Amino acid sequence: MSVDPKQIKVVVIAGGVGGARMALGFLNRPEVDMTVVVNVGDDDWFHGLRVCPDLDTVLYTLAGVVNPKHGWGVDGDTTRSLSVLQKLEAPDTWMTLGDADLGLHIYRSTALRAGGSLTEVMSLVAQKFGVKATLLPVTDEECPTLIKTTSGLLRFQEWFVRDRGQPAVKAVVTDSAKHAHVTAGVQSAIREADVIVIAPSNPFLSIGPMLSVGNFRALLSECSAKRVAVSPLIGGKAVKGPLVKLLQDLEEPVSSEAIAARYEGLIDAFVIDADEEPEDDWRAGVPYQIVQMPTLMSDADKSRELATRICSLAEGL
Ligand code: FO1
Repeated sequence: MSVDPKQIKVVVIAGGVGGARMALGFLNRPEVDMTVVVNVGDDDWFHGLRVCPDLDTVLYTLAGVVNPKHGWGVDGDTTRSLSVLQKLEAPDTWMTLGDADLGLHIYRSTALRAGGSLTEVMSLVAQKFGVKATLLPVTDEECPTLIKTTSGLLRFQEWFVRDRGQPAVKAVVTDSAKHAHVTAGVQSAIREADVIVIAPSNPFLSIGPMLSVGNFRALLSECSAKRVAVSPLIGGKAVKGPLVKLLQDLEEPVSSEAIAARYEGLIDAFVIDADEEPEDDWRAGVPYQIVQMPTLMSDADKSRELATRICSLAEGL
């Protein structure tokens, strides 16, 4: 946490790829002290190792080593260890864990087994990867998001990766998150924040599970920060991931307005893409500003442009 008064404290609430791209926009700015609070509902054990997909996507993206095609994993990684695991018919080899990625999982799992917290491990890892931002899991406790589907209850990665998000979703189950605790680090980051940005991550699969953790929702609703959420939909389409199919499965409206409604009480402004045409009555009846700007972060420059616009928007709130 910086003590430089002229820096603004920005907290980005992030899920996977969308969250990482949003955080990238605020990185390496002298006027910004950034903390990224990350979802841990996708985390799981593979081959006895703790894999934290959203934390690792943010880490690799901010460290400039992420595989740009996927938005996760290490660029140029190999899968020789995975091929040995496949030869040995180990379970869960559908989860593509690269050799470099495994280095992180080995290190983190050893540290956790030695009694370290996920917060402590990720702080050291972010520093060693040269990331000039604070990376915080929303909780240090395991609270897996489970997906209730027409073919039973699945672990998140079973549904998302093994089954390619195909089984129709009946519910996103975040019950374990309710018993987890928001870490002290996250509590103080939210309380000290000048600006909080809810990234354009999936509101059901990433942001929702975070809001279910302990008193996280209350923290956001009571803090003094200027709070801005960015819609993950552009023209009714998701930029990445299974959002639209998920909304249809859950019989939720596929609209930015419906997504904004899930954040009501937690935001001062909701950002939608410049090309959207919001209904007039939406603008009238809500307790937050609806602001339009280009939201597609197709490269690092676009992420920075969006971050700059959000900072200016926050100043005026
Ligand atoms: N996503 C896939 O679609 N296929 C994979 O094999 C896969 C492996 C993987 C390994 C490590 C990691 O950190 C992420 C990985 N992801 C993979 C992405 C991951 O499932 C998603 O990024 C999040 O869980 C959802 O945001």
